[in-house]
Amino acid sequence: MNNHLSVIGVPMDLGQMRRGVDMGPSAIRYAGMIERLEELKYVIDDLGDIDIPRPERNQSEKLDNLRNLNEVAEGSHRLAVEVDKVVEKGRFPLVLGGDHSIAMGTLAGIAKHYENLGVIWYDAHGDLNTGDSSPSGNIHGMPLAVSLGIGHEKLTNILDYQPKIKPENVVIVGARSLDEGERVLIEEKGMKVFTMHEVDSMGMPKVMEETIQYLKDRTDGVHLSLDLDGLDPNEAPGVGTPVMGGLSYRESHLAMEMLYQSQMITSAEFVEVNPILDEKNKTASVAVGLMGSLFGEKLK
Ligand code: 6HN
Ligand code: MN
Ligand code: MN
Ligand code: MN
Repeated sequence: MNNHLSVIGVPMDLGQMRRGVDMGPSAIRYAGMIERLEELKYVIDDLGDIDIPRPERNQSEKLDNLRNLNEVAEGSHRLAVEVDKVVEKGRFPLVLGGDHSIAMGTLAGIAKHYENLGVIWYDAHGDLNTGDSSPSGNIHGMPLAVSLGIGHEKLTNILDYQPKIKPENVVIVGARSLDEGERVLIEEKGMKVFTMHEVDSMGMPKVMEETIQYLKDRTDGVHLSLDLDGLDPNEAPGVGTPVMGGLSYRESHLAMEMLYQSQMITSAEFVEVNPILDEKNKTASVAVGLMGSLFGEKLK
C-alpha cells in the first residue's frame, strides 16, 4: 500500500439538512486519526480543510429539487482540484466528510487518473438519486448517480469530464434503504449490490471475497467510499440518516482488514460523521478504528 497519505477535510453540510456534519473532519481528527496512522508508519500530510461556500439565504432554495446546488457543486469542484493534485503527486488521498455529496468531488479528482476505477460504496443507501427521483432534494443522496454521469450537468461535469466511473466497476455493500428510482437504476445498469440480506445470508467474509475478486478482474484502482450509516446506528449513532439493521463494527472491521490484505485500495473517504448527533464522539472513533484496520493495524 502507498505509505504516503494526504488527508483532506471537507466541512460540507449542504448536501442534506441536519446541522453538524460539517464538524465531521474535526471530530475524526479529534478521535486520534493522525496518531493512529502514524503509529502504522505512514507518512501523513494533513492538508487541512477545504473552504466550503456558505449559501446566501435567498439562494439556498431547491433549484430542480436540488438543495444548495450551486454551493455543493462549487465545494465539490474545490475538493476535486485538491484531490487531483494529491493523486498527481503519487499520494493516497484520504478524505474526511462532511456529508456524502462530497464523493462526487473526490471521484472527479481521482477517476481521471484511471481507465477503470473501481468503487466500493459502503452505505445503507444507494446514493443513486437524481433531482427527478429524489424524495428529499438532498444532494447527499445523489453522488453515485452523478459519478456515473446521471444527474444535473453542474454536478456530473465537475472538472469537465464525464462519466467518472462505469456502473460495472461499482460494488455497493450494506444497502437496506433504496428508493424506487434507485432500484430501477441498479436493475437497468446491472450493478453489483450486496444488500443486508446478502450480508446476513452469505456472511461478510464471502461478501468481501466476492467484492475483491470481482473488482480485481476489471479495475486498475479502487476507491472506498465509506458512509458511517452503513454501520448499525447502535454502534454508529452520529449520522444524519440512520437505518436500523446495519453492519456491525466487527463485520466492518473484518471488511477493512480484508481490503488491506487485498492491497487494492488506492483512495478512501469516510463520510457522514455528525458529532452533534453522536454519543461522546463514538462514531468518529468507529471511523478511526476502521481506518486503523484498512491501513493494516494488527496485520502489518
Ligand atoms: N446518505 N435516499 C435518501 C434520499 O434522500 O435520497 C437518503 C439519502 C442518504 C444519503 O446517507 O449519504
Ligand atoms: Mn451515503
Ligand atoms: Mn447513507
Ligand atoms: Mn482484527
